Amino acid sequence: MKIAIVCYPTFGGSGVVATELGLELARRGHEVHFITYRQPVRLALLETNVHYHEVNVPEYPLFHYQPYELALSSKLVDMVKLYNIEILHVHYAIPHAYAGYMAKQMLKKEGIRIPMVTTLHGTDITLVGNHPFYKPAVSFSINKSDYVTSVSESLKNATYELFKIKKKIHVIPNFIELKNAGDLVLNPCKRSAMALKSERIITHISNFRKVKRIPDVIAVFNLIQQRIPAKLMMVGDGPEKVKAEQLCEQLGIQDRVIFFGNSNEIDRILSYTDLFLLPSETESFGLAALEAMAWRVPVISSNSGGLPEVNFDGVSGYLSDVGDVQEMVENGVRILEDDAVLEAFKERAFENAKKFDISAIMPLYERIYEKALKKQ
Ligand code: GMT
Repeated sequence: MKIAIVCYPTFGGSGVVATELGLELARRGHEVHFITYRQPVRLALLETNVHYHEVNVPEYPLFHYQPYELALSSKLVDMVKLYNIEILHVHYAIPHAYAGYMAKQMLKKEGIRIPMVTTLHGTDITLVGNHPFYKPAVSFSINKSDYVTSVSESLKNATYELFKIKKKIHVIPNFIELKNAGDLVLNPCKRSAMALKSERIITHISNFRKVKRIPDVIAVFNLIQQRIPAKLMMVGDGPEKVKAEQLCEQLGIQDRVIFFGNSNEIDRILSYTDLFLLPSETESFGLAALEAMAWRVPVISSNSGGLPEVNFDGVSGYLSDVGDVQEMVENGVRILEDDAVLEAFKERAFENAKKFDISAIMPLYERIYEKALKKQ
């Protein structure tokens, strides 16, 4: 099949999922066209069957806001015609589903029918899309999609609750490529750059937005490290990062915390990690938690959104109510204080991650594409 993937090219979960999906589809012989404003960060090299088409938005002083949706829908029309693309798969409803629908309409006028699959990732529904300024357009474009998928049951239910959606929503969870886990050559020198042998390594990875509850990450770590020698790896960048650095200074733990910023070394960091923290306010899935588990890392998370579908209480880690720092600390200490307990949690976290192996999830997307093509 010839598939266009529209996504955000950034470090955010939706962009990562879209990119990994496209790369795997290409490996499986499909022709994949990424259409976005920058080369996706996880698309380091263009591989066989992978194409990238940049959407350019010319700056014009008359416009207070440059019209990205317009440029995107025009680009979609041009690329569909040029490469005979058969399916549009848009990730994140805003504004991709809206632009995709416009492209479909323009193509229809020229006698070209192309199905659109929309994947909902979370913040497009629970945070941004739900805003009254966007809601009618988001509802409209979801209803106009030929197939709609969501990354968890929880997100599916939230979508039905928050919007007037007539479409069936198919749940296709996020996935992980396990075959790479273990491929890295583990080098003790690299670990020693992060922590002493006697210290546990605790990690948090996110885009440092409010929804991630960064102060909780630091509070949990601070209380754990008072009982168990540990270091905290903070990976990612975003609006809460400076405040987080200040908080570490106030607590006097700045020498125990490393801020990496956006890093391409996530696999290496996770491979040395003993515990992953994700105390988010909400999380439609929590891809970062799954990536941690694939590296045999147990997870302490909140129990909101789709997290209970990924992290299992007492099995792959522990879940607590949002903001329950004290319980998260107790659970973290329980996992970290005993080597045998930690090893058992690591093993179960990895077993859990296996359920989300890319090879199990990919056919679910292919089936949706096949059905969408037949419906045309
Ligand atoms: O919150 C993020 O990390 C970014 C955000 C995005 O839109 O890219 O992630 C969302 O999509 C991911 C991939 O499906 C999910 O794993 C994240 O849970 C989800 N974030 C939220 O729901 C807050």
